[in-house]
Amino acid sequence: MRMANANIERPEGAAEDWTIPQNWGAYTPAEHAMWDQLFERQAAMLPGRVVQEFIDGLDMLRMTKPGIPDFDELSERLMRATGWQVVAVPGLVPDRVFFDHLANRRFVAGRFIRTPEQLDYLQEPDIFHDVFGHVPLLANPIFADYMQAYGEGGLRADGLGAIENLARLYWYTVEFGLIRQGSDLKLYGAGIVSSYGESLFALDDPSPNRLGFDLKRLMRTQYRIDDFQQSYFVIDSFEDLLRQTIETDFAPLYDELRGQQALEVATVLPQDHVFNIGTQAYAKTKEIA
Ligand code: HBI
Ligand code: FE
Repeated sequence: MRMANANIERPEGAAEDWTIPQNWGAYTPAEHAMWDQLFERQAAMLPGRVVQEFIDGLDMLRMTKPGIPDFDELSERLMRATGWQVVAVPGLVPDRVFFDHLANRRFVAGRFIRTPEQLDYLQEPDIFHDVFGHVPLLANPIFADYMQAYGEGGLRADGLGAIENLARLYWYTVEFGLIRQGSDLKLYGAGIVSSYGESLFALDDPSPNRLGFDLKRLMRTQYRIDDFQQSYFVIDSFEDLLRQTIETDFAPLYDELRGQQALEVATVLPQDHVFNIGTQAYAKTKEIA
């Protein structure tokens, strides 16, 4: 995840494609313990809240065993399930590099883990966000295809000057998406499921809007990078998300969007499918503070 990264430089020691060795043997006992602490907290809370495919992915990839996962082992299992791999990078990578990895079914992950002081909030995605949050769903064939399609779409969007629009799709699906299962809403976005606070907030709190997924609408909608989202978008199924992404011709959409103003984070439109209109009480409290 995360935004603006046009001018970052490739660090010494990183390959042409920005990858670095994970160097799994170098993790300290304290770092493994940090992973276990974060894992246990999420594992205790997520059942019943997260989409079943996420739990299935954790099991299938044997991510339930203690300690920071070894990317080679993870990639071997993932490769068998869906043809994906996990590769280490030093941090944020340029958009084109990011998209190119996804288009080739490689997920780039940070290899560092947060410190105890950063338990609940950190700016850059660490290994817990990237691996616990993103990797389980890559074991699902439909979601795996969606991520590849996103990477391919990103490369095209770059050529059309429309990365900002497409990045919003990623944000409101891959990072902060909700999904309908029967009459319930469940979590699937990596930014939510890797966060204790947002896993509760996104589903239970009356503050945020919960609105039906609408591709064009969502690519017009700004997002927050500094706090819980003020609107979440609900997909019907991973099949539907993949189908819409593959079947849509994005170029004319981008043309249309160029003439329109972006929507504020908490906007509700008359044509939105509303699951609930949020009170925005949480965001209002923060404004005063
Ligand atoms: N780099 N390591 C890393 N992880 C990301 O999630 C990421 C990135 N670079 C660009 C990026 N995400 C986004 O800006 C794109 O989705 C647009
Ligand atoms: Fe992310």
